[in-house]
Amino acid sequence: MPQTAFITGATSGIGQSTARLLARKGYRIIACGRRQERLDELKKELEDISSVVTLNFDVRNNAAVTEAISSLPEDWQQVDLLVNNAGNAHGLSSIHKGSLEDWDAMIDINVKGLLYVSRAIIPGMVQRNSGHIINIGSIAGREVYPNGNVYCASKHAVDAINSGMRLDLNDYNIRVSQIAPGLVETEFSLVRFKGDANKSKHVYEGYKALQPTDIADLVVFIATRPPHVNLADVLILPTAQASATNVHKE
Ligand code: NDP
Ligand code: 8X3
Repeated sequence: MPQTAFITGATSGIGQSTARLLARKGYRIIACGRRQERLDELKKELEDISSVVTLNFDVRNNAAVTEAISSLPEDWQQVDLLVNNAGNAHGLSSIHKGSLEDWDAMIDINVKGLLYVSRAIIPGMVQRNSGHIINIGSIAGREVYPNGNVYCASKHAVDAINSGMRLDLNDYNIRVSQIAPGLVETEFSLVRFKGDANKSKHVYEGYKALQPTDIADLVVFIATRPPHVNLADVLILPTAQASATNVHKE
């Protein structure tokens, strides 16, 4: 029986690449997101190589999260690998100018959404005494940079939740791993800058940013270590990046 991977934020960037790579490695995929058209396209693309189920829900809405997960067919209920990836930055403003709506979005999606999904999936892992959770944190969970305030706080929370999960699940043979990437070229900056393509493009100019496949590769590597090995916490940066704010640009 193939392993089943549950991936949030599979409609774009890191999550989409991860779904593709895990499917190629033989995992069955539960691909989640809000953009149904993209979920449909991904399912169509991957169906030749793997089995795919899509779930459309907003991670902010716990009722929608639990309803979607309990709607999974009986033989898809056992999740072996949970990739908690859905998330974004919304805005880049100083603390006295930030939008409350943006702050709510980042806390509700990046922190509470990750918790809602985890709360629905982890009990099954505990019951089976097996499973693996890979949380996508960020360098923003290790450092705070100017105007990053609430996004950085949300990723520091992911870092703490990752450690907390590992402690609490230690008796249940469940691996908990965090990947903390630096700059990855995805739709992340387009979302952060509310669709401003020029601002977004500028973030990735003058150096080679990480690509979504670089993170997906790492997810696959971490997930496929022997059962006694847990890569607990991995910081991955573009070669041109030395810290959250130091990027060597040509
Ligand atoms: P993208 O914007 O390309 O992808 C974000 C994904 O999250 C989309 O699939 C989106 O799906 C999903 N998502 C966002 N909000 C919600 C929501 N409310 N409910 C359900 N799904 C949601 O960005 P990335 O791939 O870069 O981001 C993925 C993760 O990686 C995030 O947690 C981000 O913080 C983290 N990260 C990114 C870095 C980067 O530089 N790009 C660096 C470090 C970490 P949909 O809109 O269809 O719902
Ligand atoms: C995304 C990386 O540096 O833009 O988490 O916050 S950064």
